[in-house]
Amino acid sequence: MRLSRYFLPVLKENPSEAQIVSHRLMLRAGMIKQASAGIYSWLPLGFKVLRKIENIVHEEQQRAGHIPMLMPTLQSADLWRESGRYDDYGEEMLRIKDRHGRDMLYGPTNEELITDIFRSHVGSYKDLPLTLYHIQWKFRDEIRPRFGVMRGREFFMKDGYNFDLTKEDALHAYNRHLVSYLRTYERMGLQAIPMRADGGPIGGDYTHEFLVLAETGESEVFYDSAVTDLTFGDREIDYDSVDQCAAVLEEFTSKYARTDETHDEVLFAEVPKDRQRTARGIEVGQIFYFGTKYSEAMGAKVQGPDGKTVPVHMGSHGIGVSRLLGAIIEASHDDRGIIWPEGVTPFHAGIVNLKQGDEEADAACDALYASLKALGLEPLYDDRNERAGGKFATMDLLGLPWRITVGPRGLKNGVVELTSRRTGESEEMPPEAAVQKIAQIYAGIA
Ligand code: P5A
Repeated sequence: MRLSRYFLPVLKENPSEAQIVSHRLMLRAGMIKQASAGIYSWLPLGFKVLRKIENIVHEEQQRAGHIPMLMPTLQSADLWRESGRYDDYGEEMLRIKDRHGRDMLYGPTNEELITDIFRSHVGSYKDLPLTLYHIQWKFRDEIRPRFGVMRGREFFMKDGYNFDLTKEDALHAYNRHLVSYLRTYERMGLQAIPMRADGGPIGGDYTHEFLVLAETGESEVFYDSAVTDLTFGDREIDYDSVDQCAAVLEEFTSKYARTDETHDEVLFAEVPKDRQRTARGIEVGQIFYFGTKYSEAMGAKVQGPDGKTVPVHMGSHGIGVSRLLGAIIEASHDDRGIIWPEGVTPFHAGIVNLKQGDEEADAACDALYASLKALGLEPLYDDRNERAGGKFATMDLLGLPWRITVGPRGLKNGVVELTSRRTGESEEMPPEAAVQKIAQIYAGIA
């Protein structure tokens, strides 16, 4: 993309309404625009990152054997009356009447809708195990929407639902989700720690939240610092293996890590003093096992191998896809702007032309642009007639991991400059070498 032809409404000033750095940077980098409280338009740059995050989530869900589908945002109140949640959900649910006076709602989550689909089409244990998921907009009329996309009213969520014959099978589905979530967050450059939590309006008493540690996080968390040494890395897991998935759960959840809702002072005191930590975290996902809560209320049953009909065991599993943009920026920025991890960056590299209009510099930039594109990479070429300082400031704000700087002086010696946004280190090299280096870096990203 050539910056002169893009739509990137960068703000020079710090927007006064933004209280935390991710919100401020998303507004300044022209990624989002508030439409009304807690509701945002995704401008091209923000939309690009949202899609990248969504794609990683899709890939990892499907790697785990989960099946994508799409359910609507508007739901009928009748299903929620069956589960009893129409009244229980409270003020966070946006209730709507259609022209015939029928009660509708903008879905805050989809347990009822998916259970209805299941009961309509599945009647035998032979069709299990089954995990269906979608990535769809949700609405929760949060009393205090704030921090931009972190606590929105309309937000993008991946929600998945497992259906199993037995509790044991459903717990395997739970463990499988935990493993797939660890992989998902690490691909985005994040460490998200599973912590014992509370079921809230979804239900069940077996649930973990995934937290990214950050001062601006809304949750208070308590943990053994040893949990921060754990990484999933590039290990290969057989998602059908009950033992392998259970071993990962054991490894990642046996040390003390809880949110304030389930915090237990007595258990916490057993953690060695020098490893006890109290901090704040951003909840980027949550997994639940709630057994037969919805299947019993809504009659979602299957015939087992013994011929008896039993309600299925279920769980649901959510990732805050739009919230993740904020979480990634909170975890990865400096005072000049965003620093995107390679896995989610909106463009792979920036090209800065120090002397727009100079024949040689323009030709070198065009050639770099074409070479990167030919390798399947997306460069952002700042081809505007601006001073070098302004171009650098924009690139730093946008946070692309790599920048190639092209100027007449370097070109005389046959070199351009390749700069890492994260370390600030620069290296001079021939343009082809810069292209090759960038291609190699991205070839190593899953
Ligand atoms: C699990 C999937 C559920 O709703 N039902 C379907 C279960 N869980 S949850 O924890 O309530 O939400 C899942 C994730 O969605 C994100 N999230 C939000 N993101 C932005 N703004 C909000 N207001 C908001 N509320 C929830 C969180 O990341 C949460 O973990």
